[in-house]
Amino acid sequence: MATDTKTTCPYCGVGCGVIASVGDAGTVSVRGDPDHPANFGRLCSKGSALAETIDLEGRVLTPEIAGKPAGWDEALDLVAARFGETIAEHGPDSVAFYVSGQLLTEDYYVANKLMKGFIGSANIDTNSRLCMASSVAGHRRAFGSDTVPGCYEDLELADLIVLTGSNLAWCHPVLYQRIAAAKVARPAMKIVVIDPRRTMTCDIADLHLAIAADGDVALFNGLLAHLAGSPALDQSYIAAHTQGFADAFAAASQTMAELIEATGLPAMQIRQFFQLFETTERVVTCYSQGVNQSSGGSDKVNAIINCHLATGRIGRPGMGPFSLTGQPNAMGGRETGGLANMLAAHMALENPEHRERVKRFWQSPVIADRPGLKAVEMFQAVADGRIKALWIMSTNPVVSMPDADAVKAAIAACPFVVVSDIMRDTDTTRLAHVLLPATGWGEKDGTVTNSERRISRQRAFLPAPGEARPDWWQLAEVGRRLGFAEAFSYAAPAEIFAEHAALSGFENDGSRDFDIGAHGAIDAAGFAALTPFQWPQPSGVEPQDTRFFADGRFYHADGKARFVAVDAAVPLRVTETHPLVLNTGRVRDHWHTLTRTGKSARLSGHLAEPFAEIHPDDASRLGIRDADLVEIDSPTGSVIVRALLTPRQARGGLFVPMHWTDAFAARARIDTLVPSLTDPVSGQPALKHVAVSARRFAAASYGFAVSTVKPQNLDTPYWALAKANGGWRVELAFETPLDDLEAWCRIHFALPAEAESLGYSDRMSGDARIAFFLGEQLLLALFVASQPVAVSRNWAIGQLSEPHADSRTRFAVVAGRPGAGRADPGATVCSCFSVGVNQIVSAVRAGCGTVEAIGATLSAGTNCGSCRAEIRGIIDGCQVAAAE
Ligand SMILES: Nc1nc2c(c(=O)[nH]1)N[C@H]1C(S)=C(S)[C@@H](COP(=O)(O)OP(=O)(O)OC[C@H]3O[C@@H](n4cnc5c(=O)[nH]c(N)nc54)[C@H](O)[C@@H]3O)O[C@H]1N2
Ligand SMILES: Nc1nc2c(c(=O)[nH]1)N[C@H]1C(S)=C(S)[C@@H](COP(=O)(O)OP(=O)(O)OC[C@H]3O[C@@H](n4cnc5c(=O)[nH]c(N)nc54)[C@H](O)[C@@H]3O)O[C@H]1N2
Ligand code: SF4
Ligand SMILES: [Mo]
Repeated sequence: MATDTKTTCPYCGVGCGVIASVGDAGTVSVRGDPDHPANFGRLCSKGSALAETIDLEGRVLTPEIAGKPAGWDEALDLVAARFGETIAEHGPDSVAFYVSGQLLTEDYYVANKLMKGFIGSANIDTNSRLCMASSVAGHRRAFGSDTVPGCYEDLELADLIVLTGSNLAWCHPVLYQRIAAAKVARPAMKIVVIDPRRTMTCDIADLHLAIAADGDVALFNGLLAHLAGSPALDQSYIAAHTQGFADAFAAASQTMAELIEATGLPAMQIRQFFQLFETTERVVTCYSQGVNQSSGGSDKVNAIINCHLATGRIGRPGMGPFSLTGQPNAMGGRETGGLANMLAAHMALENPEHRERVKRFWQSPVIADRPGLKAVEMFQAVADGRIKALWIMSTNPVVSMPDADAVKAAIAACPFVVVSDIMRDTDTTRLAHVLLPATGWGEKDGTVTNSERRISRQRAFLPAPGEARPDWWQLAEVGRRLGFAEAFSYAAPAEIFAEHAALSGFENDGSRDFDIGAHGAIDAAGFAALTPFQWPQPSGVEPQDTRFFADGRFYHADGKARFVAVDAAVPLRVTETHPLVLNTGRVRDHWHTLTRTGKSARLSGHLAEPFAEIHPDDASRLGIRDADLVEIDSPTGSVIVRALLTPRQARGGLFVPMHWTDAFAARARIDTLVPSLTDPVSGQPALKHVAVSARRFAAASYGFAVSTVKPQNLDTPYWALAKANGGWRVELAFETPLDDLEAWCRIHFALPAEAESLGYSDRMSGDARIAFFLGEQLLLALFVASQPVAVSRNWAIGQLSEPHADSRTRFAVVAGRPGAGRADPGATVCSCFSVGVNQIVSAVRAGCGTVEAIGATLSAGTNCGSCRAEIRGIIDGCQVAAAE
């Protein structure tokens, strides 16, 4: 009998409900929770593959001091002693916590309480600074509070959805599916996507505006000016509920020529968008990192909100600005005040009354009275020695922070660094003095809040492995050791949640948006049974509306919302030496720095190496062909990645994913190229608009390998590792020709001496192949060529699981060709059912003309649906080819 546990997906901010089933043999499977209001049973490819990422391979299972196993007491004593000494000698601002939107609310609450109320500094910041800070700042400027007004249902009720700076199909796939389904049910619904790239999200778009980098403020200013002259302007709403319209309108004025210049869009498209927005009352504008991660991110947010305020389209069904949160608990982090400029429970650090109230509630000796250092400033302070002890928890800043090499050097030079992680070897854990093993998803208990303010339980369904302990426990133990035993005496997350809920309701009386006081007295049984609910839920009040601001009442002192006058000037960043705009972001099947999704062969099969999307015209100008390697430089760093030529990418720009790390590739940490330029209001770095140059990387030869074991100490200028069924796949490039292929393999692949090799080389072409067998098992096959290796990746990976008893099958491996009768599936498109592009093409040729028909034949696209847009693209491609 399997035991089912209802929990929440640990990836994106959609916050899908998951049912985890543990079978008798301990095997885990996951499925969508049909009762969870975020997903109603759906899951995307990452959520569906959760069971593949929870094995213990690579986990850190005991505390480590200087790389050696240590006991918890020893490690915690050391952390407390070093933090205590540093604070005593250099003051509370000489220490810092750098935490994460992937912590549970309970972890976050304890971290923030310890730093702001007991250590007495506000030097706690989070990777949410890289993610949601501009939305927070924009909300606070407009509403007087950090409130997401709407809910997911609005996406189904809207007649127009504007998606700006959001690749929803890949980054919030279940919301994308909900919208796609709504559009099928109601084809009149319109969707506009605003993104410099033609992403997979454009698959459902009626209009795609390929906006120039950072053209958003100009576009929404243009929209505001347009609305001001149209019947859509809601003058009575503006008069009754807002301030500042005149100034915002004045700042919005620009000529059509300026608008075209700033946005790079044709006038026709701009007018079409303005017209749609003007004439559609039910409009939701969703935005994510193309908006937030900008030097003008807060202004972008307010430019959007201005348009909703001007039309009074906020807080009503199917209307409103909608900030899509990235991480599973970005919202919970904001609720607990885990940003350097916030206080707990949506109270304001700059407000003395709020500070006094929190201090009284916590009965704390102190309370931080000025903002702490924001992420970028924090690592600068680490670099220049102002921060002398740093605790990094549930984030990998050596990969994800801008100017990543400088961040790496700063951490390496910091006198005392604690890292809490679930994995032993990440680019950041490598720099820890003390490494603390955290319990991960499935092992820990607590709550998370999704993009629509819905609080759900994450529940443990596995025992804590080894010595791993929850993050809140680690923090509380250090708090106790710093002398605050009573304040950190929690026995379980339920107690922390109850305290957090009580604080949210404490002296609130409707003055603060975040109020879940109804749960202030929750006990262990109540916490165990807690079902997903949306805030607010004040004590003694029946659960009310799921939307804010329908009554026109905002949280500024006068109860009115603010228009913010925003500046549309687009920074010119490219230079003569760095003439291309680098844009960065995500791919469908990977999560951030690969520590979890990189464990799944299925997920790793979609895009298996770091790449740069480049427009074919730019590529040809630069002499770059498809599958070449490309070296990209900025003043702060350089990477080498695969070139992926695609007209989806606008001319003059490149897109490189953020995922690859030093653990997975030779030189692909894209944040080494990103300068630490931030939005002056929010402190959020501009991660999407970087000036770079690019050139073809001339390799002497290229390689591709499949191997049962992970290679070690690769020293070629380019290599990229990915999990594959039965082992690993490795892309390689060599600077000088390899003289002795066999010796090179034996050095890097830990081959047993008795492994038999079979090789082949062609002096004329420079092609060489070598394979190693032990009995029937293929251990390693390496294909080297003077051009990017053309061997079918999936066929080669398949060989790791095939028997090779006779010389015919062994020679077939070395020949690098699928044997007769066995078709090559091609690159994975559908990761749920491992269906490759060639299979889809064959099915199209055999008559499947729709995504549904492909689904019926191959199952592809019928589970999570994340690949449906790609399948449609393949069908279209085949039909175009057939017509030519
Ligand atoms: N598969 C997957 N899903 C994820 C994550 C993941 O790692 N993998 N991470 C989660 C997290 S933490 C986050 S924050 C979200 C991020 O979710 P998204 O913000 O949707 O994802 P990104 O790919 O970072 O960027 C979105 C889009 O912004 C566009 N863009 C760049 N510059 C501009 C601009 O100037 N204007 C406009 N309008 N658009 C621009 C980019 O081309 C890109 O397509 O995803 C969450 N979901
Ligand atoms: N260039 C560029 N850079 C970016 C972005 C971009 O779009 N472009 N996006 C930015 C954004 S929006 C974000 S959110 C960040 C994300 O960047 P990071 O937060 O650095 O990335 P993750 O890989 O999610 O790191 C989470 C770490 O926590 C560990 N972990 C997992 N579960 C637990 C747990 O329960 N406890 C503990 N203690 N550890 C755990 C994981 O193994 C991993 O090492 O990247 C930012 N950086
Ligand atoms: S959309 Fe996918 S990644 Fe996001 S919460 Fe749902 S299943 Fe998880
Ligand atoms: Mo994020």
